[in-house]
Amino acid sequence: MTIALKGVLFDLDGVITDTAHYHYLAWKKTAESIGIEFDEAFNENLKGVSRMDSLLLILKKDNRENDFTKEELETLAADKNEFYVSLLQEISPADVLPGIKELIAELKMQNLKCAIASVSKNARTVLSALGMEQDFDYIVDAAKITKSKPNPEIFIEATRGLGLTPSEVVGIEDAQAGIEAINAANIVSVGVGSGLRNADMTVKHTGLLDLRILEILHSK
Ligand code: B16
Ligand code: MG
Repeated sequence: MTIALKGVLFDLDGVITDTAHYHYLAWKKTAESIGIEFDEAFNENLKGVSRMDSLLLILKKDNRENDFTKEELETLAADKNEFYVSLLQEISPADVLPGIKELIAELKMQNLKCAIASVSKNARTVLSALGMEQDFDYIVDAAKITKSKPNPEIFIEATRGLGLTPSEVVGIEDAQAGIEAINAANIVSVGVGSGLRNADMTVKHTGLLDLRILEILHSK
């Protein structure tokens, strides 16, 4: 007997809207303030990784992870966030990625549930700037998530929040760490973008997603 698809778990940054560039600009400013070079290629490693874990990866790149006290680390992370939040003021409903509004409308019409599984503590601010806070049945509180993607914790929590089981949902992600997290939660994974490995299906961009494709993949 096939299990019906009842819900969709969305990553935020890179799936609902493209905030990765703002994260990049903010980390570049913070990294360069302490003499660490930072480029877009390295920024790829930080997608889906929490704020403090991202900072630690940046420091580790230059073997600087033991150069700062806990308080100094907190200050660096807070500085990055302050600049990132100031950049978020640029976001408007026009910045929702192609096809996402249509997909959510289709899911709603068919009574499927939608959740946000983002490790960003700014997720609600971003959704509110996009005019999408009401579009989701459940938004995981990133403050309660103790392990960054690729740990499955956030996708398990999003599924629980919808009142569903892993076999009843699919997860959509643009980051390798996110795909690994979905797979580790025993949820069908959909990758968005290029160069992603191990996703059950990958599409080049969000405009190619629709309910039919998700249902076919889920039923396999
Ligand atoms: P914040 P996602 C992640 O969001 C971003 O991909 C990652 O780059 C960022 O460091 C992380 O959120 C934490 O964000 O500093 O706003 O709490 O991809 O899980 O939606
Ligand atoms: Mg993402």
